[in-house]
Amino acid sequence: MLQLGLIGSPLGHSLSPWLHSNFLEQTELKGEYQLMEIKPENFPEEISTLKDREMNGFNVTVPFKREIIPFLDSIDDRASRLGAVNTVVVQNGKWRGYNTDGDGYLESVRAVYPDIISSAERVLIIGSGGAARGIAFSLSGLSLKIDVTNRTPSRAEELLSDLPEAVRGRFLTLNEAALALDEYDWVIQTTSVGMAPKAEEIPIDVKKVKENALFSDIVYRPLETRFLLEAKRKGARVHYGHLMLLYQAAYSFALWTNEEVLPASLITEMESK
Ligand code: SKM
Repeated sequence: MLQLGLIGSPLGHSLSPWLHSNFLEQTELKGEYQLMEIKPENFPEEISTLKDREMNGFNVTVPFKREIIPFLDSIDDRASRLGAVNTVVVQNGKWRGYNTDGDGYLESVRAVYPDIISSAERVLIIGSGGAARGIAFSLSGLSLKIDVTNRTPSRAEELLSDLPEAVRGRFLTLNEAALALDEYDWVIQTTSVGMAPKAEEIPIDVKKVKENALFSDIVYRPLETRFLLEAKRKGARVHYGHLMLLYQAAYSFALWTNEEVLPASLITEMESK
């Protein structure tokens, strides 16, 4: 019986238990995926307790993706460069950390808009936090240029300088980015702006959109953020945040079980969750 789960705080909204129970069903593996909410002030003690439990693996979400790192026995290269872990694999009692968020995002775009992966030349990432970094690193194998806009320039500059030179673009203020928005083939919103209960907020004015551009938001509550709604009104194609969650979960599941699942089969049902 596989023991899987998620640590973070708060966790009430998480769709991970639903996703992983579907993956368990698809692969006919026996197991359970539990929500393990931890108060930030109790983190070190709760992690020691978790070490004593016989887990096979678990996901890590906010606010612990960085905090978990000192408690690992080893860490995958990409996760280490990123400084964030969302998946821990437990083998012989040893914890190894990975990050499946960026690859999950990329794979979810490939599943719905495969042409964007091969044709996009200019990408704008809004935000410079952990999700932005994960996505940017996963995109850095493609042949495109990544620009970054963020309220705080220093974090965006740091992200840009961590990217391979071949894909490294430039920093833009939010105003500059809004004015240049129609120069981008692919715009990726990675901040929490627009998330319920502040769904009326938008990180950047969407006045201009390039023909055939893809606008993507990693916020999934609401599914259609104001950012995506306005982009759609201006003619953009849109990619919704729940798809990243779905595909990162499939990658985590593969790390724990060596089994490939079919995430696409859950897209429609997930939209009504
Ligand atoms: O990275 C993921 C994590 O694996 C699960 C999750 C959730 O269930 O809300 C969100 C993301 O942080």
